[in-house]
Amino acid sequence: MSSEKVILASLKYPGGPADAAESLLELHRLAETAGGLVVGARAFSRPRPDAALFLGPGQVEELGQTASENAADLFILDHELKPGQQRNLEQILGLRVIDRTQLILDIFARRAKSHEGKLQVELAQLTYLLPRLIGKGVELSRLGGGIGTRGPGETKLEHDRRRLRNRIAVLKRQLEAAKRTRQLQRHDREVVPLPLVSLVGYTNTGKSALLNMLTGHRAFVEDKLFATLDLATRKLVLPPSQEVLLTDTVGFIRRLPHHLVAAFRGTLEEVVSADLLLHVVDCAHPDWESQMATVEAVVEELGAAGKPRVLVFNKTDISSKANLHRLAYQFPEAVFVSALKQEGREGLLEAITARLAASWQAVTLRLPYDQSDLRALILKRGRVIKESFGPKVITLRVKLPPKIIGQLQQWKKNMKSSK
Ligand SMILES: Nc1nc2c(ncn2[C@@H]2O[C@H](COP(=O)(O)OP(=O)(O)OP(=O)(O)O)[C@@H](O)[C@H]2O)c(=O)[nH]1
Ligand SMILES: [Mg+2]
Repeated sequence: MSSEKVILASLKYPGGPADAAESLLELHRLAETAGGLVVGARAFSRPRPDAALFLGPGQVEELGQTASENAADLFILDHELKPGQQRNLEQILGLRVIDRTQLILDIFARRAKSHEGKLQVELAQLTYLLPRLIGKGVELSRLGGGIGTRGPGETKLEHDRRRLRNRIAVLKRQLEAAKRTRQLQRHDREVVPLPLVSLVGYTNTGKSALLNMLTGHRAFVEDKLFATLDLATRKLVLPPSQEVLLTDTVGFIRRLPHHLVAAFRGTLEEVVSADLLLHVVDCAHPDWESQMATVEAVVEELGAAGKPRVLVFNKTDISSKANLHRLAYQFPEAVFVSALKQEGREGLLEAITARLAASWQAVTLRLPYDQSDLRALILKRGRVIKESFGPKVITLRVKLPPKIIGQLQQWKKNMKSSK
C-alpha cells in the first residue's frame, strides 16, 4: 500500500463508538503505519448507519468530492463494513474501500515475522473473510435467481468456503503445535518454571522500550502502532539475585476485532499463564484513560482479570507535573517511569519483586555449608528477607513460591531417607 493516497471517515451515531473523534485520529496513525498518505479525513454524524452505504448518500457524495480533489486511491472507514456496503461504496466512489478491521489485518500481515505470528495473522484474515464469502453467496443467489445462474455460482462458492474452512482447520492445528513446542521449551529450561511476568498495554505505550530498559535487550521500538507482533521473552534479574522471565507482546487497540484476539490467543496465552502483569500506560497520551480501560477489557476477555498487576505509567518525561501529581493521587500503587530516559527502573523492579512475593510463603531454612548449590537456587528463586552465617549452618529467612517450597520438602525427605 506504499504511498497510496488515503481518505478516512468515521460516523458518529447514537449507540456507536463513544470515542469517534479519538478513534479517527487513531485511524489516521494506523493508515500511516500501513504506508498510506492521508489526504483527507471526515467525521460525519447521522441518526443511524445507512443500510446500503453505512454513511448517508449525501455524505458519500461529499467524500467523493474530497477524494477526487485529492486524487485519493483508497477510502478507509473507521467501522466494520458489511460486504454489500463495501461494494456499493466502491462503485459510487470509484475507489478501493476497506474498513478498520481490514486495515489492522493489513498492518499485522506486514509486521508478523515469526512462523507463529504469520500463522496467527493468516488465521485472522481467513476468519474475517469466511462470513463475507457467505454474504456474497446470499446475494449472488438472490441476484442470479434465474435458471442456470444459481447452480454453478453456488457450487463454486461452496467449494471456496470448504477450502477456506479446511485451511482454517490446518492453521489452527499448526498453531496448537507451535504452542505445545513453546510450552515444552519453557518446561525444558527449568524443572520448576521461572515466574512469568508479562507486559500488557495499549499499542505504542512503550512496552518494548520498557523491556529494553529492564533487561538491557534491544527489542524493536518504533513510533508506530503495532511495532511488536511477536513474542519476546527475556530473563530479568530482580536485585539482588531473583530471576524471572519478562515477556513483551502485541499491543492492544480499541475495538480490536474479536477474531484477531482469538487468532492471537496463542501469543496472548503468555498473558493468561503469567504470574504477574505489568500494565503499561502512556500517561502523556491525552486519551490514556480509555486506552487503559480498553486494555482491562481485553485482559478480561482473555480470562486474566484476576492476575496480580503492577500499573506502570510510562513517558513521564513528556507528561506535565500536574498530570503526574493527579495520577499519583488517583493511583497510589502505580509506578512512574520513563523508558526513554531510563528513569524509575529501581522503583519498578522493587514493585515487581514485592507484588510477585505477595502470595509467597515465608520460611526459615538452615543450610549446611556444603549445600551451596541449594543456597544459590534459593537466592535465584526467592526473595531473601534475612541471611545469617553461623558456625555450621547458614540461616535463611526467605519468601518462596509454593512450588519451590514443595520441592524443598521433597529434598528434605530424600536427605533423611538417605541418611
Ligand atoms: N518520550 C518518551 N517516549 C517513549 C518512552 N518510552 C517509549 N517511547 C516511545 O514511544 C514509542 C513506542 O514505543 P514502543 O516501545 O515501540 O511501544 P510498544 O508499547 O512496544 O508499542 P507496540 O509494540 O506497537 O504495541 C517509541 O517511539 C518510543 O521511542 C518514554 O518513556 N518517553
Ligand atoms: Mg512493542
